[in-house]
Amino acid sequence: MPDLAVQTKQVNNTEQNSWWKNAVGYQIYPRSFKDSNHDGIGDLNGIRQKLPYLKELGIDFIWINPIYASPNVDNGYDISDYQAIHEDFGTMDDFQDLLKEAHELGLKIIMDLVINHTSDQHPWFLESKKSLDNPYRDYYHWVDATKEQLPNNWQSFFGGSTWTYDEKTKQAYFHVFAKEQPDLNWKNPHVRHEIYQMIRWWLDLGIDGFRIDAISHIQKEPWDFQITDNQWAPFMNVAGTESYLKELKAIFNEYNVMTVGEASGVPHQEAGDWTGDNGYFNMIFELEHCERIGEIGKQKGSIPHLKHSLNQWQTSLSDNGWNALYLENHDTPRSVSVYGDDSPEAAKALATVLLLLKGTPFIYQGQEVGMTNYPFRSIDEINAADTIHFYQTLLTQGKMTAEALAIAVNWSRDHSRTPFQWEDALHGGFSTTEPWLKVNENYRMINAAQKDLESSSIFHHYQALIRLRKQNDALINGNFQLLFPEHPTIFSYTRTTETESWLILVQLDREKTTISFPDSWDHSDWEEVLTTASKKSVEQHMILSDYEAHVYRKVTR
Ligand code: TEU
Ligand code: CA
Repeated sequence: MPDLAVQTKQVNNTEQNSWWKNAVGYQIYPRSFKDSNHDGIGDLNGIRQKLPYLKELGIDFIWINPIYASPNVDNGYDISDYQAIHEDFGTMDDFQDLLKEAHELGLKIIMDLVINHTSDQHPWFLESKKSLDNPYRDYYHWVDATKEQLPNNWQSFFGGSTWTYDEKTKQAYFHVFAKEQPDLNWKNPHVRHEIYQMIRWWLDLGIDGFRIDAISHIQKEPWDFQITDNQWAPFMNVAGTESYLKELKAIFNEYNVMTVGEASGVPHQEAGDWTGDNGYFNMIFELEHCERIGEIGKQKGSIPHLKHSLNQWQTSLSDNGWNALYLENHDTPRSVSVYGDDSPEAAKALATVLLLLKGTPFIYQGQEVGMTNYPFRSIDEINAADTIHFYQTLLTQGKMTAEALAIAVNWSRDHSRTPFQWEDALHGGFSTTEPWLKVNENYRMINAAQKDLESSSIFHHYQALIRLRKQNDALINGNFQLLFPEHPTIFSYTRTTETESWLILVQLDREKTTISFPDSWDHSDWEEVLTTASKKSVEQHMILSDYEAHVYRKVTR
């Protein structure tokens, strides 16, 4: 293992390339990907076993959710040692083997960087808690308080106050997530120094970049800030964040790595500052297009909202910046359930929309085989702390158990965290033992092995789309324009360069619908390159149904 004193490798800025623009990413939630040692928990050696599968899919890099030492209050997002691998996942040697084998296959690996907070079991916090004058006290946010009178009434993302009172020192500490995830005090230069050392240590190991967690929350408003409309405003993209991001950027620039910041609350109008040539990161994950907990009771995602929101991001970043594209991740339900009807046709339609947008697409594990939401029947089937807290709150508000369950699980993170469905075998082929979270029973039909039985599988469609992107510059760099912006179910757009145009036409519904291109639209000479249904020529008036998706190309010069 390299030690801290190892020289950092200096890569000249001009040598940096933008490989990530042509790349397709794949997100692995390691607990649920593949269990190699029969304890019901996915692990690093499980990922190693499945590298050939990922290579076959055609992706270029993997983002792995946190694998560090952690008490697992928030499944690894509460880190107690940044430089140790959680024993559930394996060892540092396993990690180095994974990195080496991935690289041999031409696959890059980016790690999750969780630096807004640590675990309350991190040595820094254990020290910090000891006394008012402990040298680590200011590593976190501590404010005078009483049990009854907390510093303010701000609410945390996971429910309840952002403050937890400490009887011993008569102060409270601040946390935007769970109370076991105290927020680091970024104003303290010692904190930043230690974090930066840790970042370099990982980069020196040869990893290819970071997905930076919850990075828009590191700066907080003064504790007496008055909330008006947005309850998250006191710790969401607060002025002053930039100076820390610039320091981070300076480190990333020394290495030829990619960065994607999770930037909740950063509006599309500001995203140019955050991404691109002069941005803090190569790209950011925005959260606007996902309707999260706000839309309680809604079983379906709104296609008009999805279109409207993605269109804003595509347009805002057309000349300056770069999008990170995704339809689902470990915090959201499954897109085929949210925007579709759980069918393979819907999965393929959504893949077509996602993979040909401008930006770097991220496929979340299982999306490429059409994994769906889980039919939760009891709160005992839930692991996610925020869902359980939400459920309990609903009960205290007087809701009956069935109703509280229905509301709480609607947008639960656990829909996407169920074990990967590899094949029609015990526990879906994920493990030989009872997994940590239930496998969806539909694994008999929906699993990765289907690809070897059917040429028209969802997996093969993903493969074809990835190949298409790689072979056509227009699908990487071409301009984006949304067509039929007001249509409730058609998701259609063009990608255009000086020499060619691409037309993507997708019906995100079973129903039949008719679309009409304007008279000025030249519908001649389109060649159909890829479809999920029967071929259909581009006409002024077209009828589409059943989640059909078409991709056309035309040479314009
Ligand atoms: O999620 C962060 C996250 O979702 C917030 O930034 C978001 O702004 C908030 O929930 C409001 O919608 C990341 C991880 O993806 C998640 O799994 C972790 O639980 C969380 O950070 C804490 O580390
Ligand atoms: Ca295991």
